[in-house]
Amino acid sequence: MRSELTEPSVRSALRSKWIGRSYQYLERAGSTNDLLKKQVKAGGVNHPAAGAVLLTDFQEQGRGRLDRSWEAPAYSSLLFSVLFRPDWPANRLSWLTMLAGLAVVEAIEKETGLPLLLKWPNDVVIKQDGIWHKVCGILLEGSVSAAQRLEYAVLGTGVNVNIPLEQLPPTVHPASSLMVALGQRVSRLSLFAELLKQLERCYEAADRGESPHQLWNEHLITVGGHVDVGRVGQATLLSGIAEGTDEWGQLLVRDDDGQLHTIAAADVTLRGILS
Ligand code: BT5
Repeated sequence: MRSELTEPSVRSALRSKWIGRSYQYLERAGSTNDLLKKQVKAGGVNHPAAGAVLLTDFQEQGRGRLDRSWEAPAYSSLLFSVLFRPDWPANRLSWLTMLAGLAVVEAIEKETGLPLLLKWPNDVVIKQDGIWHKVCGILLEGSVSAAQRLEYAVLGTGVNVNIPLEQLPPTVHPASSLMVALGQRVSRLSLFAELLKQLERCYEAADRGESPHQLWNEHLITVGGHVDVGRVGQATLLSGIAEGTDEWGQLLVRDDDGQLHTIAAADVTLRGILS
């Protein structure tokens, strides 16, 4: 199948200044995050350059967090990774997850008019028939120096663009696609160009020291809700009300005894808050 996301098409559609200017398209790949990380480890100083993007039309080993997988039919989605080389302290890594979620929401709204929100820590969701459905997942992987500075970060994004209802992957929480939500196909090329533009805008603001935390917190459906915290398939670790997030993106949950717990995204999965 001829893809609209090959190098010449993307090059002429790009509206960003530096993100995506170095662009690789692969018809299929294992995982774009793994491949880009491999290129960074094999490359010299600043090679590949910050803003390098690798996109594929089919992932054989698409990954989520905590060894989970990301599934998408060929040519249906946006499956890509972006390389950042932030000169930031390591504890700002979470800013990248926050700004990526905000950039995806903004880009999709601009391109389709669909109203989306975020589910802590990294899901982009839309309400359909009263239930929150996941349409995009974000996987951020960073490398930190001994001096606790960020060396690089690879931001992987999977957006369900034109997946028909019957081809949505079987998932723990409900999944949907932009096409299902909108009732018509969406241009992957146009959305991709807008997404990279929004990502660049949000990153540059963070690079100037503007924290994305407050806006991100306002977009979280999780805040104010009752949550069960635990790993999927394992016993619940604690239940309570999600009161908010701290500036590093950790979730603050008050349990039934009134005790406040700080939950790091790496530790847990939330259940029971999708509707
Ligand atoms: C995520 O993990 O949501 C991060 C997904 C990141 C995927 C991108 S694609 C490009 C780049 N290269 C990669 O290898 N990965 C990144 P997590 O929060 O752990 O969610 C994973 C869970 O989402 C799975 O266990 C499934 O239940 C569900 N899932 C899998 N595929 C899905 C899909 N297409 N739509 C909605 N949910 C899905």
